[in-house]
Amino acid sequence: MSDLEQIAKNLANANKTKVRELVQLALDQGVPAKEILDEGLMKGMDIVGGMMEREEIMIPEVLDVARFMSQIIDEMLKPLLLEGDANPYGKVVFATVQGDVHDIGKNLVIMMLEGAGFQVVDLGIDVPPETIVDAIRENQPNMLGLSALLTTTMPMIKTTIDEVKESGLRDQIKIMIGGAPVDQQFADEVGADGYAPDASSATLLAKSLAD
Ligand code: B1M
Repeated sequence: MSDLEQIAKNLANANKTKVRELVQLALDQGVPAKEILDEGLMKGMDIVGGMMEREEIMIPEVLDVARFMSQIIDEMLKPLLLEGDANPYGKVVFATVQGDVHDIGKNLVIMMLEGAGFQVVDLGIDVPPETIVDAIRENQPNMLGLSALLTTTMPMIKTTIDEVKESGLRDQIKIMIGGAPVDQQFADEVGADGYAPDASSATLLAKSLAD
């Protein structure tokens, strides 16, 4: 088993000390932070997702692993993931849609956007469309980012976009969406300006939308 697979397996088993050791080892060996994230930590969360589905793991345990993963990203990978590009690209209002409490992916995308020079107003999780519209009015961003991790909350992306349209603010902003169940076809269907599958492509997309 490769070192990155070991990270995935140990994360899924909540062997925190081992995960720290393995991430440090990989960094010392020059493995790029993005590879550690994608092939180690994210793969570990996929294993956890499967365990959740089969009810082999309880929600508090999933939450514990999720928090630990955020901590590792923050403490060990963040500086290396950031591009250090300080160009001011503009302001993004960002939220996980109403009914959805998943935020690790959202936080990762925000971290990369901030690193690339965007100013981000993070509205958090489970955010109702009205709150998002109010935040656009108040902050006057040039972009809105919406994240959804559940098939049941994907429709809330459309509801939110519709509410933004009804408020008359749609023309002022570009809208990008993402999250595991979301794809380009869905983005086209709901009238978003773009979709990105992961945090680094989200940054590239945001830059292209900001141009
Ligand atoms: Co949840 N959960 N969860 N969960 N959870 C999933 C999503 C699931 C796939 C697990 C499974 O069953 N296999 C499943 C969804 C099934 C479906 O709808 N198809 C699921 C379920 C069912 C549930 C509950 C319903 C479980 C229950 O209560 N019975 C419940 C729902 C709660 C709710 O939201 N109302 C629930 C709860 C939770 C926890 C609270 C325990 C916890 C979340 C903790 C937290 O986020 N603070 C949790 C977790 C951790 C997961 C898994 C295991 C991991 C998610 C994650 O953080 N991934 C997940 C399984 C999985 O994804 N493998 C699962 C890592 C993260 C970095 O990736 O979020 O995909 P991701 O973000 C990526 C991209 O998607 C993209 O970039 C990110 C970085 O590369 N991206 C964007 C994200 N947003 C973007 C926005 C953009 C662009 C790109 O532009 C705006």
